[in-house]
Amino acid sequence: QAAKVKANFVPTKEDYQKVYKRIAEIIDDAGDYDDGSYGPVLLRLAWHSSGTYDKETNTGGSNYATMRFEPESKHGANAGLDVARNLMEKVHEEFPWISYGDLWTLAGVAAVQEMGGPKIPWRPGRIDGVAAQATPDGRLPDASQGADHVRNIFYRMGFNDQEIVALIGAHALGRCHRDRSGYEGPWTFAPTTVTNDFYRLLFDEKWVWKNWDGPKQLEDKKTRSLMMLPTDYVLVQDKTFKKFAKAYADNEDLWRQDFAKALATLFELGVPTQQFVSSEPWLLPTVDELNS
Ligand code: DDH
Repeated sequence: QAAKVKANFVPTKEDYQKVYKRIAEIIDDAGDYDDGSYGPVLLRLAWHSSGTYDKETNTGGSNYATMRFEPESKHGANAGLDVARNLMEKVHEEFPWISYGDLWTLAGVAAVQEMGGPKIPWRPGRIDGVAAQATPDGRLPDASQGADHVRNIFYRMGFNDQEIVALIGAHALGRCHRDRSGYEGPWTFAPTTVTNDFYRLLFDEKWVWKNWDGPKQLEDKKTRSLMMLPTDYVLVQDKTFKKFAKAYADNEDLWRQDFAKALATLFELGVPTQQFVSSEPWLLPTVDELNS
């Protein structure tokens, strides 16, 4: 039986740190799942729950966690994210006072930080919404498209070209699953560690179209064990994207800074400022920092 939320319970920063710690334990307790970490799929949940934002109508984003509801939970782009939502359901049973939007974005923060990434500024304040607030299909990027599509999707959220390139570097992490997106394979050789390898590999390897019956994707000619999506490859084909991708390939610290900033913005899309409990986002310690 899940603990009841006390009517007058006001969580403190320490309470959120407890949730973070619990998420961090779950990330590492992945056994044989994928590459031995739930970090990547949790980051993808946080991104897909935020990336539905539309600045013109001020709808979507992380505020209401509408991916809990059909049909948004069944949108093609969200295939496989039930894994991440189910993991977070267990955390919610333990900490029933946290909103799903806060829980999912906090999981994205914990995933990045615990996999060795930069600190992602974060603060609570999202509220649980209702099914009617769910967003229509088609707001998240389609991996088979080109630069125009990528720009349209991210400009709608309010991002610029530099931020787009910085955000997609998240593909250093995790992998594609045939039974989820149809694509297959990891982008890097260290898919559970935050690195700028995604950009370095884009420039350093020769990428060729994979010869298979699946959707169009690229593979590295040398080992044929890594992949790039068509939308990843546009980062070296489009002149403006390429300039930023090169800067991030050459300077990992620059990317870490820009990634942290853009990701913090992404996770707050659609949340009215007055809802946040703190005027400044927090930098939460990693589990290693807490234990040392
Ligand atoms: Fe992504 N992504 N993503 N992605 N993404 C996939 C996996 C992961 C696109 C398509 C796919 C971002 C941007 C884009 C992560 C994070 C982020 C998969 C494979 C596809 C397809 C899913 C599967 O089969 O399991 C496209 C298109 C874009 C785009 O912008 C054009 C961004 C911005 C992020 C982010 O986090 C900021 C992560 C992590 C994964 C690995 C998930 C896993 O289970 O592993």
